[in-house]
Amino acid sequence: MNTLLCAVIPAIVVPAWGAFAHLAFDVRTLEDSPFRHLLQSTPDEIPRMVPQAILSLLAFTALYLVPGVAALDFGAAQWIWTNEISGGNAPVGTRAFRKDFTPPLGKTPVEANILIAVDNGFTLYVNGGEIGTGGDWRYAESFCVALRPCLNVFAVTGVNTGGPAGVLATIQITYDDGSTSTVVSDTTWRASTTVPAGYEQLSFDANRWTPAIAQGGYGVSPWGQIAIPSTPPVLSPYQRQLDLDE
Ligand SMILES: [Ca+2]
Repeated sequence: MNTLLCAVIPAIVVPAWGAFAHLAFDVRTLEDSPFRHLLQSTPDEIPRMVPQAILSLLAFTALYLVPGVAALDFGAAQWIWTNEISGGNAPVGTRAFRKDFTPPLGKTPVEANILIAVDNGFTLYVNGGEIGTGGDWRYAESFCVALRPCLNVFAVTGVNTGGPAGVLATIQITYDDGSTSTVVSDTTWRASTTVPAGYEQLSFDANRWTPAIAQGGYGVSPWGQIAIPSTPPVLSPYQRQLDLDE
């Protein structure tokens, strides 16, 4: 019996504490969380707040124990490239891709979680700052970036070393009211067969570029399934500098 308890109790307590700790350190994004009230309550209020907090803890623990509930995925993303694809292959070389994102009226972007994989490699920029790189399309990279309140520019320099080429991306935008929307790689992105200097900057006008070509959705041959990182998104050096400047 004691052995059973030793196995069961940690199995319940550890993820529950993980969910609580996550909430405790993220309460500014959970304005109505009972944990926020519990954390801010006076000692005489705690007995009254604890049952409500326990119920929320159980609910959030259940959420975190269901695989994939909160994770980003490539489900709606398309493999895109320039219009140079022929017979499933693209020329060897470097190409540029851009997505200019303007939020819906009344919405203010705060941050983006980005999931990206590129055949064969990439450099990712947001609003002109280099966010990160990748060199193996079989393994996605993920990044967390603060956004501007209005126009935001996502730019990808893609490198093909031979054969097929493609950019696959999912970008989850979080707004200041806590709501989210998702941007994916598709034919609304612009593509260029050259990589003009400064193309990743907000001031650059990519409207004359041609729309990217979609080669199929996530899972399509020859790429199939992509390994998605289980670790939290990488905070880029560019982002760290932004944080230091604030
Ligand atoms: Ca390739």
